[in-house]
Amino acid sequence: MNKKILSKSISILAIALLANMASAQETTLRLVSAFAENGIYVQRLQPWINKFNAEGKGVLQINFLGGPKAIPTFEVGNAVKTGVVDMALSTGAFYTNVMPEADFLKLTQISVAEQRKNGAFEAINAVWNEKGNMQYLARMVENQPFHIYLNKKIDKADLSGLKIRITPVYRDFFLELNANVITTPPGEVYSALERGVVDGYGWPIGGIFDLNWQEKTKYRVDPGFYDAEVSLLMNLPAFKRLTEVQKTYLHKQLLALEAENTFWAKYTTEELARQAKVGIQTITFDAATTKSFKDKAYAVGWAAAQKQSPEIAAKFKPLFSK
Ligand code: 173
Repeated sequence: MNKKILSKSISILAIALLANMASAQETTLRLVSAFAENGIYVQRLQPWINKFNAEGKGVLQINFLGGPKAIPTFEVGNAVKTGVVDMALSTGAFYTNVMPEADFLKLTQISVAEQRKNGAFEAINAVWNEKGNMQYLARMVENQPFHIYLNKKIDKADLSGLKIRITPVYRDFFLELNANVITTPPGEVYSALERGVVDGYGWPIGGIFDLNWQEKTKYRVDPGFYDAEVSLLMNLPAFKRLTEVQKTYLHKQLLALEAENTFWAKYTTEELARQAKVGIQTITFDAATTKSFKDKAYAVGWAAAQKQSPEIAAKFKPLFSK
């Protein structure tokens, strides 16, 4: 073999080797949850992770590091932004410290499938990429309105004299209803109720049994308002590092996760029955008050969004509304 042919075959070999390495590259993404490990959201995520890892051998894997014990609830957003972790399960209210706009996601009134179709996901990602250094991957919870849960009875839509546990989700609306508000992560709700630090709390229709709050809950106020948003987020540089093959695989699995969202309507029915069974009473209003209560929630929510970020609120509102 002459020198020329030898060097040529070496370079062909090198290229083949590199190509092979690229196709055989497996990446493991580190994921944390801002919600408790024994709660419904992580319970639903776990089988998805198992399937993701089983089908993603040689392509992409997820290493679930744990819940708030791994990273405290309100610090998860910054961990994604800075790349301390690659992925997280969280909700906008938990990372308003990264970008206040995160909490706007509670205001969606259309399905996740529609949000994919009408450009809402692109609009969200334009903001999330720029302000949060993160990619908004998939929303795994919908059809879960928030409610006010109380230990003291009210006979009108007024929380005067009551101390209510909140997150940013409820702040402006509950203040409008004259509540005294205290922000805590979910992990501190039980002890706040037990010690009488609060008379009630905001939470979606489902999940109050996960941390035993039913033991300390006497009433639920109907109707609900907004829609609980729980989503997978990813550090933007980590997302950009993925190969096309990995991105395609991830996207396929994210759509499969969202396709399971039909679960939530059934879950609501079950949770309503379960709450009634343990004696949680409902506080309801007449039809006109019910409507104005809900309307007020959205009016207050959008007004706060517009005040916070006029341009982004104006972009999101038509994409989020019916
Ligand atoms: O902690 C909360 O009450 C909260 O903001 C929230 C958001 C989404 C789902 C569940 C709870």
